[in-house]
Amino acid sequence: MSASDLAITDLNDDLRPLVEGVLDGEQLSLSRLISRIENGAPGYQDAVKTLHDHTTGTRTIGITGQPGSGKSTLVDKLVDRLREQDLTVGVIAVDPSSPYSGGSVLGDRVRQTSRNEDPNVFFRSMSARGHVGGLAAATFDVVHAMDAFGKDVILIETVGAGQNEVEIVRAADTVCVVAIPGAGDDVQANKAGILEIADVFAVNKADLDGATATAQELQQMIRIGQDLERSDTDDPVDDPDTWVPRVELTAAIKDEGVENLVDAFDAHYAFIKESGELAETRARRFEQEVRTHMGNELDQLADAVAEARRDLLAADADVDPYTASEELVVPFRRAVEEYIDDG
Ligand SMILES: Nc1nc2c(ncn2[C@@H]2O[C@H](COP(=O)(O)OP(=O)(O)OP(=O)(O)O)[C@@H](O)[C@H]2O)c(=O)[nH]1
Ligand SMILES: [Mg+2]
Repeated sequence: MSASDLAITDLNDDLRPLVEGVLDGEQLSLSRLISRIENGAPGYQDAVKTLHDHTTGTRTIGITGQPGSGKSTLVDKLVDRLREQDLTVGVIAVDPSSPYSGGSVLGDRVRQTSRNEDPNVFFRSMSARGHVGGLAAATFDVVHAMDAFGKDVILIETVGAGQNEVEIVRAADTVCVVAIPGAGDDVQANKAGILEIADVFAVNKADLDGATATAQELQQMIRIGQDLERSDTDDPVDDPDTWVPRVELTAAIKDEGVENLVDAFDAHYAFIKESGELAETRARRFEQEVRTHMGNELDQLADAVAEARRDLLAADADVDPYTASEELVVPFRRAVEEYIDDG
């Protein structure tokens, strides 16, 4: 498939200057373009298309964990460490409970203000509201925008509740689950889910009692999980193809342990690059995005078809709902069959 022929000069008067600004490294343009993406402004998809040629596949790190575990505090300290390495950083805080967007959440406004002096850090919070194409799609459009802007690393913070958020965080290259001391029971409760998505655990609030015990519990669960997976192989222990999730103790509020966490992220990233898993993750994310966009477009087509055949949608129509649906789908089916035959 060929790349989009769309040029930046083809964009509408609202979006063209924003895309140009983003490519020139103007933060305000980035901020405004993200608002257009969030609000589903006319033509925003075209804007995202034109960014594609300017993206490099920026590294993404997902930070998730229960409410109040210290994710935002940790992200703040992670940004400091990454800045020390001279990396430019984008932060997306996905806040499903908030009706506000664009950094209007109190904590984020404070954070943004305190970072104003550093043009190499860009914070953005996104609420779950709106998003014509869905929250996950909007989040990845924002990742593309930050990538094209030139960010080296993008941190994505989510509370990790709900399908939407799991979908978002799973699509990151590295997933960090933030646990807290005494969270053993909670962790046990959704052990499978957490073990499955975490590449690195941060046991945060390690200044509180019980952090070491929680870390040990997690280590044990990881070992058990790996043993189960390996039970059918001969020489399981040193399997170089398997990443063993790392567990790091952090006290974000005291800025302790954050370096080790960055080190764990780097080790994971190096591992997945080497093993080919990174390419797989990226392919999966790409497919997920394409399917989401396809689904949205098909929904619109379905609306149009249904609208044209209102007669089939009435409760007093002669047909049952299955039959009505089958009739409405006929044009799609025909088109898909032709498409596949041509392919
Ligand atoms: N004792 C202690 N408290 C911490 C630590 N890190 C964060 N906190 C506190 O925990 C509370 C929640 O911190 P946040 O960073 O907002 O947590 P969060 O996970 O982002 O919260 P949500 O986004 O609401 O889910 C705040 O009062 C922090 O000061 C830590 O290392 N030790
Ligand atoms: Mg937070």
